Amino acid sequence: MIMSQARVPKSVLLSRLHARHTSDAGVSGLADSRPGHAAARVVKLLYRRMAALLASRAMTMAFTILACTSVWMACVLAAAKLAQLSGEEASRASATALSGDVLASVERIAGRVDEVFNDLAVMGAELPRCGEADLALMHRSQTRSVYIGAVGRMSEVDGRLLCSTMGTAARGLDLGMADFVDRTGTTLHKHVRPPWLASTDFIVMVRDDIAVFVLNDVTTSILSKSTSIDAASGAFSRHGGPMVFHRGDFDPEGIRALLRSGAQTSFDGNVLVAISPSTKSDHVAFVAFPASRVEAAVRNEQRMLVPLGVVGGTVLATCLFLLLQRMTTMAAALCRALPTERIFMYYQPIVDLRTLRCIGAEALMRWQQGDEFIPPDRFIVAAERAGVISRVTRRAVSLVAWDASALLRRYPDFHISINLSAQDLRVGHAVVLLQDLLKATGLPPSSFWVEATETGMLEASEAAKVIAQIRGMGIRVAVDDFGTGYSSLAMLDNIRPDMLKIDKQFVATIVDGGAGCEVVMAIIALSKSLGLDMVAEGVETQAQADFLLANGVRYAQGWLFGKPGPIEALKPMSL
Ligand code: G
Ligand code: G
Ligand code: MN
Repeated sequence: MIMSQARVPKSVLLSRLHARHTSDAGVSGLADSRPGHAAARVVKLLYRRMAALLASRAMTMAFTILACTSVWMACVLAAAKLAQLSGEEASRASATALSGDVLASVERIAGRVDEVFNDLAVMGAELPRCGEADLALMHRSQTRSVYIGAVGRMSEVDGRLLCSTMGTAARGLDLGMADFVDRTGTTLHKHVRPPWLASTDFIVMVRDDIAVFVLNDVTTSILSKSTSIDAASGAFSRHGGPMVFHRGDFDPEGIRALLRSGAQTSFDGNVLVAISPSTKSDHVAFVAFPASRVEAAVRNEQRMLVPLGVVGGTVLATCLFLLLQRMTTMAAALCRALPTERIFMYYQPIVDLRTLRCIGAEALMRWQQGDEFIPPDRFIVAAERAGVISRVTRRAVSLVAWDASALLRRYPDFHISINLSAQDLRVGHAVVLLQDLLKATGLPPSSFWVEATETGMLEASEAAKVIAQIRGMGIRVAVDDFGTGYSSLAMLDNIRPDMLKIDKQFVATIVDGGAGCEVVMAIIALSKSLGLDMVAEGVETQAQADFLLANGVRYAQGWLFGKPGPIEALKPMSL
């Protein structure tokens, strides 16, 4: 056993680490002494301060709350906006439909009036005017519609009523000035109120000498039936003139302006207007809703959509909260722990199987929170996801410099293996970090090895360049966990590493020197043909060690030789 498996008592460990970290000049400290622009240093410092701030629990919590609340609010507001739009749209549709109904009623009445004109013009042409037969014809024609209150003939001499279905009392009735003359020459008299019919209000249409009295009240009651109490409605001629029929309050100019604009509906925030121009006649019908009616429709939609928005927003905000928790909690806690003694390095011996001497050690980061050790598999992945892995690597290199400088100076043939992550290779800051390490410690490049996983090398074309630079410095590079990823030959050809680390899961298949270890054999064969050194990981038994040595694997690491432990437990170059 090369390394003692006993852990150093925690109090000793912590005081040792504390002494080291309170004066943390490490590699990062020395990196700052490199010649460089002061401005760049300030930016770097600010960046680090910001990152630390963002990593603080309060900031993370504040950001999480802000993000989740924003998402929730956005959903609710979107639902409210949607309700507004769809309530308005529903009101427009209902006003348009109602104005269509009004138009249909108006055209029906206009059609009947036309029939009366035709009856009298055609059938009455041969009859003596205002004779018995003529009057009988008028009476018959009047029954064409309940909206028609009377039919009569006008005197061509004084423009007064000559005779009508209203009897002799109506003779000589003055219709007053015409309100409008349409394109067919039909004149329109609004509000004719014969004095002997107290409350009856007629709209009278006169064509040639025929007068048709339309009951205004009956027609407006039709408008009331098709629309509702708070809506205004009516009809007018496209070519000007007054409203023929109408009820309620409205702005005739606004309605005509809408007709001119070519749009079917308008809503100015106060009144919603829909018009239906006839395709058969001059008539245009309209319906105007007050804002209160639109608001009621919006409220109706809101009752349905806002709760949906609240539910959707709550679900989304909860998902976001959980996601942010997952993303930030571990990484944020790690960032807080990084500059403290809670983060430290353990070292696992690497032996030369031929001499059984401890020729190096792999530096493995440890994170201790209270009595709990958080496994690096978890926090390294979390740091990679949160984009803070470069800080972890910087810290790891800094700790190695502190821990191992003296040891490495004493044993020039000894080395420390440093793990790099995929992102370190992608960003390329690892090169600067390692240059700093050599400068700061004054150690030769042979004192350090670098381990990087195959996936990291595959992911970026940048990786090949970074690895070439590291090897160019004279630092040896090992492919970690080889065989667990793609085991890509193209990658090996591209990267040209110095050695492969055979993953412990394959080493575990070496039982009693051989059975079931085809992958190990394949990796060994591949390494030999490429001229690569090999480090077997997870060697637990003598049989595995014997097998590996017999098959030309030079280096090994595993519980058989020593578990990861503090630097003091290493016994370099000893048997
Ligand atoms: O021996 P241990 O359980 O600590 O290793 C778990 C994994 O964590 C290993 O695959 C190792 O590569 C990784 N790991 C340990 N320390 C570091 C480190 O400092 N940097 C990186 N990138 N990975 C590390
Ligand atoms: O970075 P890498 O994947 O090489 O890290 C090696 C991992 O294997 C570490 O988590 C280390 O604790 C673990 N380990 C080291 N030696 C042994 C061993 O002999 N057996 C087992 N099961 N695990 C080991
Ligand atoms: Mn490793």
